[in-house]
Amino acid sequence: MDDKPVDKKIILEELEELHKLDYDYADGRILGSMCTEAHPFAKEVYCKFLDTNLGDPGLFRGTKTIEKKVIESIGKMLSLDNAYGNIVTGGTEANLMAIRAARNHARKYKGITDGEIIIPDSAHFSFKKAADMLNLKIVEAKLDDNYKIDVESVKRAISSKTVAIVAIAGTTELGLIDPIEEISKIAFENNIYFHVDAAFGGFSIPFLRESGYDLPVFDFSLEGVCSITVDPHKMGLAPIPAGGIIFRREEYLDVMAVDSPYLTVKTQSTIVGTRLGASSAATYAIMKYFGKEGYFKLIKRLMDDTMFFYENLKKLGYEIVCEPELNIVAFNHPDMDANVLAEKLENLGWKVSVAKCPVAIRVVLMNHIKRNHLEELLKDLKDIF
Ligand code: 0PR
Repeated sequence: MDDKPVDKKIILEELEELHKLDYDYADGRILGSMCTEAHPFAKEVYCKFLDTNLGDPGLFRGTKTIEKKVIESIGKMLSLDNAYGNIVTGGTEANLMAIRAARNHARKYKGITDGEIIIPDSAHFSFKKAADMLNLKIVEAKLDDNYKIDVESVKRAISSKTVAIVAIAGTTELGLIDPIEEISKIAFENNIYFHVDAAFGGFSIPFLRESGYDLPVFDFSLEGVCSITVDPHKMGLAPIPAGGIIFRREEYLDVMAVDSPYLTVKTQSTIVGTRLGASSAATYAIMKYFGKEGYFKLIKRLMDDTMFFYENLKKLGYEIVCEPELNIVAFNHPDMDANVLAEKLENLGWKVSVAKCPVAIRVVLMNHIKRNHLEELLKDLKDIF
């Protein structure tokens, strides 16, 4: 730290210089991100609530009411009338809370002390962090030929130690939706906690289904689903950090509660203590401002662009990993390693991401990628071919 105060102008100049090193979403060159520029209205609201702290909700009763309202609203979007949960920092924290709830529930009601969680090979790495922190063993379920969780493999993986099964609605690498209805049945019949990670798909699948897209049911209308992760800071256009964890029943929060004696509320179930109210307020604002109609318009444009990109890639001769279900396209050059192709694209100024399972270039069509960017990208891909 400097000994003496530094002039604001000098500080801002230094920060702006460094900020210039960051990629800007608006350039349309960031192809592998599930985040995007937040909506200006959400940012405006966010700034108004910067000093609120939901870690001590008795002091911020208005903002706590906003969090309750936003959880209720996300719950309804996911077919649940009485939702419990929190706006947290992102999908990682949401998944960690879900797995912690499942572990504590199984410990309390089934006496399981050395639990296991069943996750698909396609699961986000946040589950590895959760298992590590919660001292749980991961049992990986295989994927079928379509890169979705193999239902038989889940059945085989169940043991007396299983505390949770996880399936994905919008996988990180391919944007695919697991057969959640079938897994829900299995979990329900075996009395096992079932968590759906819809961090990416949660803000798009409901609107696509409602307007007739042929996508599978993934939400609380399935009786086995105990919790869902859904992230406002991905497809919800809320500012970072905003993840969502929704529980079917309050008991899942209760089994995580620890005493917080000197605060305005006497127990706390969240992982984080001092936590942002701004994320809840911004998410509430953008959900109201957009409505179902606004979110549908957004995802419809992205799906149309996804199909435009997919069709044109095929025409150029690129191999597509799978027919897109959501706004992600993964592809390969027929005779070029994906990492070599990625490097060529990087040299042309594209920020690409290479999927692992299977190895492929992966383009996530977020709001900052417009049709003209796709046309430029297709032109570069044509030249490379
Ligand atoms: N669940 C799923 C299905 C996800 O795809 C992700 C993140 C998470 C959970 C974890 O969410 P948080 O990162 O909010 O904790 N998926 C992206 C990924 O790891 C996140 C991302 C976003 C990556 C922007 C890069 C990027 O530029 O690939």
